[in-house]
Amino acid sequence: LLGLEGKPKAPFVPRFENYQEVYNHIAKLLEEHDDYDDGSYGPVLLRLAWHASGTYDKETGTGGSNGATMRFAPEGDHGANAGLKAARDFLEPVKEAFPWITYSDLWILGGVAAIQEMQGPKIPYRAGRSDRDLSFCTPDGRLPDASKDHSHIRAIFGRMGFDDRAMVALSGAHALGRCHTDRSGYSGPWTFSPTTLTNDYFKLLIEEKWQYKKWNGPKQFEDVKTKTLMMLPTDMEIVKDKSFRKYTELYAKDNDAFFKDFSNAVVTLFELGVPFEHPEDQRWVFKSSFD
Ligand code: ZEM
Repeated sequence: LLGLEGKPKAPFVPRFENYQEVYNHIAKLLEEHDDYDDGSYGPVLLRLAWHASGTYDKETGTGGSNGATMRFAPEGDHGANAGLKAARDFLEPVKEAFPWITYSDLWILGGVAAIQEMQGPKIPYRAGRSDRDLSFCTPDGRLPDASKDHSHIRAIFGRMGFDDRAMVALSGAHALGRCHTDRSGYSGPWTFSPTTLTNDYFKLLIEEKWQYKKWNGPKQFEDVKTKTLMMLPTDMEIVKDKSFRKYTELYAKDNDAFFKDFSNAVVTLFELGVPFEHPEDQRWVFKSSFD
């Protein structure tokens, strides 16, 4: 590349400040587009980052957030990814404003911004993902199936390398957002504050009584008291299974413990399978819009 006066132009190497600008842009769009769902694109942005990452297989090193292969039909059309076009479309103007960022780094930065802007813990971030072509799409079936039990949860998250404690911590993301009948077939939110990250998901699992919802949709649970909240069959495993329950009780009592473990597990999740140049002790912590 030649710059002014024909001198070779140094290639643009984005730094922390540049990624903070992207973060700020996402935060601004989140605030402006408060007409979506329960008032925020935050939950669906987090779900995009999670589904981009959660395809990782530690045995083969395939899948994970490197590649952004959900852009392509085979993976974008997987049943588990229904509805995530809303999140990808939301981020498209950000990609246009900052063309130097890869889709794979952008989708994960979207997840980080979503968590922090919904008052969750800081999620330290590393850039360095590259976009790959459709030959890197993962096979269908790598993401969890909500109708299954604890052995399925352990098989899916074990394949990514997580232990019981991290599995329960990650499940706390269901404090956020809702199920949509036209996406997963399930219906309703898990908590009364689906756009703020809290430990309410764990509190509700422990404190409320849950019963099968009577409807002609897939098997799901509703709270006996108000019949407005929902739990998936996999969510109920987090209180039923003895080893999982220990951590559910801990997080229901201790929001700081939840935030700490959630942040650590999400950082790991978002980095699965990514060949970073930057070492782990050089992660960036973005300022939130309210810091
Ligand atoms: Zn979810 N999730 N998830 N999840 N998830 C949904 C929605 C959201 C499971 C699952 O089947 C579903 C994790 C783990 C697991 C979020 C984040 C994370 C929905 C509803 C289903 C069915 C989709 C719809 O209809 O729109 C299962 C079985 C899981 C593990 C056993 C982990 C881990 C997450 C992040 C760390 C979020 C934020 C949502 C809400 C999306 C929205 O649009 O509101």
